[in-house]
Amino acid sequence: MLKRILTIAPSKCFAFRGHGLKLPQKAKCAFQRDLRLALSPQEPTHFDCANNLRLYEWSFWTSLLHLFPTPFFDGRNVPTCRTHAKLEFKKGEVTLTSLKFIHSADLHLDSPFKGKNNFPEALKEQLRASTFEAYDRLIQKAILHHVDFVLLVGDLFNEEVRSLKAQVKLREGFERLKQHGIHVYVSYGNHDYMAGTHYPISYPENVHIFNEETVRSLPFQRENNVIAQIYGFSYEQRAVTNKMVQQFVKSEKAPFHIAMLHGSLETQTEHDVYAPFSMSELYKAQMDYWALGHIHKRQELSVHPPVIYPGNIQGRSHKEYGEKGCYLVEWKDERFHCKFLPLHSFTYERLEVDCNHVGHPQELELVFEEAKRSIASTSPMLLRLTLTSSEGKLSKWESEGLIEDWMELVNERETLEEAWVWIDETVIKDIPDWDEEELKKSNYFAGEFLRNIEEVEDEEFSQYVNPLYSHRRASKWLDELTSEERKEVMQSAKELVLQQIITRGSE
Ligand SMILES: [Mn+2]
Repeated sequence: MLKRILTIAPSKCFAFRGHGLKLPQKAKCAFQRDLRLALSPQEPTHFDCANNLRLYEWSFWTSLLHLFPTPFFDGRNVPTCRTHAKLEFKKGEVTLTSLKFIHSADLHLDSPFKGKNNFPEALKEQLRASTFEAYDRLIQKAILHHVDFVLLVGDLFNEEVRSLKAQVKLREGFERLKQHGIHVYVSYGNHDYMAGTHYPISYPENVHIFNEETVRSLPFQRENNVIAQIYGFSYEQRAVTNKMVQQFVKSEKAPFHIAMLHGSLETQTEHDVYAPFSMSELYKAQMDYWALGHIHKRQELSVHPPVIYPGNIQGRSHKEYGEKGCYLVEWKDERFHCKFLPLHSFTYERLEVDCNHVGHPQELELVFEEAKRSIASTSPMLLRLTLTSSEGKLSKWESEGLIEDWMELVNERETLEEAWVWIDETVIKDIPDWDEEELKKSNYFAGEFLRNIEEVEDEEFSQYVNPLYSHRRASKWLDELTSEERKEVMQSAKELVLQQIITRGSE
């Protein structure tokens, strides 16, 4: 981690050792008095005994700036060592270099929202428009906050064959940014890797693209001064398994060094691990900000320096629940302030409702309506509702189709205006109050069933589900099951069968 330390010589001279800070003679007394006052309550962070120096944290040094405005710190007087790289000199004044940008990744423009055939056309329309609307909000936010630039860290498009609509919409946004003097830095990821590009559209000149699978740096300039070096690379093929992090080496002098990396922590193996890195490798590179992409869940992995996954800008399944958006990053008071800005058109949400008090299936209407009311917020949502009970009623009603019926009836009433709530899925957790462990040990049929189901191997599992996955039409709409989902399928199969065995008294 970068440690910004100011060196101050022993009290008698107050010169900034080695940097030749010479104060105007007439101001020297006042300056020495004020500096002594400012220093007296402060304990130095370190002592450098060999050179008789007191060392102060950089944050302390900046806190002095307001005490000593011009004329003390003008361009000639301010030291120019590494620790002062982030000072900008203008007409004899010292101001910290300002920088403001938006960090976004995984736009997945034109995501198709598969498997929603039973949705009304108006709702399907809203889902299909959502990634574009979120992108539109991204552009609006960049303009509203007067940012210097926007970073887009991979997976701008959902498919390697970039949809024409997505490319054109993207360009339109870039052109709006251009009108406001805002630059864009783009790198491509595993979904929009370069070899897959078809009918590429050219973008305006405010857009800077990392178009190699080697880390390069591009300067961001303001009035002919380089303010930041931005580092990045793009995927040439679908997978990058190399450790790209080692190529991120600070080059050229600049107040800020910002790295764009579409990849995964080597320990995060629940997603495809691409361009793997460890936190210590990131720290070692001494970048001021790590703009990550690839993982769709928002994560702040480090504060100093910020290492952030902004997540995607619009959720596209129940795995991508909650608010989605980008980060507004601003350099202020000698550090980056990172603020999440929501951009989604709607969210995926989950809610669990206890149904032990429900005695009759007619009451489900109220359960659904009440669930919708309780979770409704300012933005629309697709809801996964989990109903729990321990009495076997829910499982029974589910097998009779009653849960599905009520869900549909309640959804039909949804006007889909403003902050709508659409119940997308109902999960039944009817956890029986029998003791599974006891049952397993027993000689009953249920015991034998439980012992058998535990021995189902992955291969056997595949045999059962393969007909569905190789079905010509069904397979188009199905994603491969994750190991988590396999477990869920097994669990509900087990509950379903157990329910049947026990409640029908077939023992
Ligand atoms: Mn992605």
